[in-house]
Amino acid sequence: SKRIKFISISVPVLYGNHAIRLTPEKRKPTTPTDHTHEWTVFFKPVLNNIDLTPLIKKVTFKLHETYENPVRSIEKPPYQVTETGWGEFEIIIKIHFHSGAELGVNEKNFQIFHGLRLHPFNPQHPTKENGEVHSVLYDELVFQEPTERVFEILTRK
Ligand code: SLL
Repeated sequence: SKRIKFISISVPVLYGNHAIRLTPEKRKPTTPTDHTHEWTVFFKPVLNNIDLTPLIKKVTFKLHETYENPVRSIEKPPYQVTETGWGEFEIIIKIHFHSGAELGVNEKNFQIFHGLRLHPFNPQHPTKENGEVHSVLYDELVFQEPTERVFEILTRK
C-alpha cells in the first residue's frame, strides 16, 4: 500500500535481561555444574495494548557460540529466551518484519545489541540481596513514511 509522506511513528520498546544466581534449590538435575546463573533476555513494546504481531514475523536472539543452536527464533510473544550459563556476552536481538505486498509492510529489519548482565553494576552494593540483576533498556522502533497499512496497525486503538 501507499507510503504516507512526512510521517514517522515511534513505538517505545524495552529490551534487556533479568538474571538470578543459581542456588542448589534452583538447579535442575540437568543444569551443567559450571552454570552459575539463570537469565532471560527479552524484547517487548512498552505499552501492553500495542500489538506488533501483524508486523513482526519473528525475533531472533543470537547467543554466544558456547550455546547449542545459538540463534533462537521466537515467532510470537513473549519474545524472550531463558537459559542458564556462567558468563556475560553480547546478544544480538533482531526484529524481522513481515514482508509481502498483501500486508504492505516493508520495513528494514531492526537490530539491537544487548550486553547480557549477570553481575550487579557495583558488586559492593548489590541492588538485590538475592543476587537478582535487571538490565533493562529503552529504545524506539521508528517507522518512517509508513505504508497506510502499517500506519493503521500502529495507530488503531
Ligand atoms: C566470557 N566472553 O568469557 C565471555 C564468554 C560465554 C558464556 C561467555 C555457557 C553456555 C553453555 C556460557 O555461559 N557461555 O555452556 O551452555 O566471559
